[in-house]
Amino acid sequence: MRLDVVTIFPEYLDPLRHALLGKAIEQGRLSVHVHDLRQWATGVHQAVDDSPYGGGPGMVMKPDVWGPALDDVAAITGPADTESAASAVAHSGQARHDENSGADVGSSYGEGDVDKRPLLIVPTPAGKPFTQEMAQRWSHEERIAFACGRYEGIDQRVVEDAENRYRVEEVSIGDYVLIGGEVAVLVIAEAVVRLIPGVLGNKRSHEEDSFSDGLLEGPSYTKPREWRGLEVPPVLLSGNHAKVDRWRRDQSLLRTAARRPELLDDVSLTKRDRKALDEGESPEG
Ligand code: 6GU
Repeated sequence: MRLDVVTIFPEYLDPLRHALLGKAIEQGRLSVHVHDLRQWATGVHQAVDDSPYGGGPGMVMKPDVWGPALDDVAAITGPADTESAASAVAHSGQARHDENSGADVGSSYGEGDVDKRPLLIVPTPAGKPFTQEMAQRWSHEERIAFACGRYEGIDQRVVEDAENRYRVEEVSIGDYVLIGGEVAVLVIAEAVVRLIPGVLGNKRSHEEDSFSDGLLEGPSYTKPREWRGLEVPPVLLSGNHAKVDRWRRDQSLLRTAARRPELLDDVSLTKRDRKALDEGESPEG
């Protein structure tokens, strides 16, 4: 998978190269290319934002900077593209003109054609809520680009126009407001990349993730058996796998009922599940 991120704070994306994602890069399963939006800014002040039409506080990011940036990133082709090829395109940004960048960049998809447009994710608190189901779907993408907005967002025409070259998704990572999209990109990229086959060693470890069966995961324990006077639940030491599985299912159900009861509306419950919920004392109350 190839990730392209366009941002005015490239160093904010450095964590994408560390830990789990860094390992995926070393394994050749992932490449990460971060582009400084200012490379596409024009004029002496290299402005990337301006005051909003209609008035109001804050600044809006300029379409005549974002348009050429997203055109150039879309034009980068294939996994054969190297880091230097990517930055060669990036550096050509200033020489390009907005006027000739639209119709010629491959924008028509007839019926029955395979849609080869890369995915463009635009993080915004006004987006659709990001979910594990999206992460699962996006883990099969060959290319994902991210457009990080700051201030009061990006001129909406940029998103509209980008549909000519991308499949565009505006997504939110939760009901709170961040200063910009960069941290949301870190969140989304980590959730997606860990699901790429081979990136996480053990396949079972994401089949059993919270949310993958619609429930929260229950508690986990390791050695020692007794710690500060607290015992590991005895069933986990019993060696009875059926009993352990049933206990874990019950813990998931009880925790979900206590912390995220709305999730249970979309889960099909067996009679045995209902019994566990009726009888159970949740550890969280
Ligand atoms: Cl995706 N972006 C920004 N800027 N703020 C957010 C968000 C995204 N999700 C929640 N708040």
